[in-house]
Amino acid sequence: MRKVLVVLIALMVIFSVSAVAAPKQWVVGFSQIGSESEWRTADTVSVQNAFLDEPSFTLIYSDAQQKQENQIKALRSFIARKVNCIVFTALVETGYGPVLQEAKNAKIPVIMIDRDVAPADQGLRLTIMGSDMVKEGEKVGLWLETNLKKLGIDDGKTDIDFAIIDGTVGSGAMVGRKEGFGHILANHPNWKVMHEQTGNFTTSEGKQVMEAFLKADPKIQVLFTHNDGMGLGANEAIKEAGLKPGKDIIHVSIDATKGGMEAIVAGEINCIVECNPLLGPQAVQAVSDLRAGKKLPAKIDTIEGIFDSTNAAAALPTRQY
Ligand code: GZL
Repeated sequence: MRKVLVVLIALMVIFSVSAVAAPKQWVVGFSQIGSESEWRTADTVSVQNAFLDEPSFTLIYSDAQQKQENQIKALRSFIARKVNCIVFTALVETGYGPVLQEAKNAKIPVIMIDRDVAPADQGLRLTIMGSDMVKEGEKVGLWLETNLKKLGIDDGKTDIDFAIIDGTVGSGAMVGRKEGFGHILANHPNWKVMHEQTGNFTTSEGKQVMEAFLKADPKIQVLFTHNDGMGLGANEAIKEAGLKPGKDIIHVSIDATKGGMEAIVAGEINCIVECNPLLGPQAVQAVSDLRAGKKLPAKIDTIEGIFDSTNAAAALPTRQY
């Protein structure tokens, strides 16, 4: 009798431990916007690997190839498949309200990573995880505020000729960065933005846009590119025009990809504000917390720095993207 009792208790303990330890199997739909930049590829790999490392999750991945209609189709297919949760980066801020409402009606929680949807639709998603794009734009302006003076380019009075190559029009990244930079630009009436056009975050378009800028105005003094991919393309155009990027034209960018950091070390980009794509571990943590019934914060910020000639070389060897 005693033996039976001991076995029964042992079985109950094993069962209760295993029941607590084994989380429920969840299917997660991940709608990514495409592969337009080194940054995007690193972001995709980070999310895919993070979910691969957690056997209690099955990730369904969809690449929208930069088309919003593909994203909306993918979100609808996740809803039809009754996934447990959707992780999603918005190509542009607007246009997702109806499909997010459908997800809400189907009781499927949506976690935004990287780029958010428009404020009017943010009540339809649980949280946004990623960079503060407005702060990134402000950091660019603040670095220029200090360093254009140090470099003897800004006396506070003489006009300075600026060119800006924007990210994808209407994307949260472009809207935020433009707004943030504008906060600092407003304090400098002699900073004249003579040229501004989108390069859609791609190297090829960044080069094309800069070629056109330089044809119209070989006197550009400062260039702000919304990501390193476009910045490296723009630098090719600057060099082909016989000018030295980072010297003849002060160049500030955002992301801090390997290519961008190497350009700082080569003296061809002067400063890069980091935008961290390695969101995978945080995304898995957020979905795990959701599955465990925890409430998610309204915003999950990523940790980011700023690089220039004082620290890029030391950081480069350990960069993961
Ligand atoms: C920013 C991200 C942007 C990167 C680009 O969070 O959405 O998109 O800055 C990428 O490199 O293409």
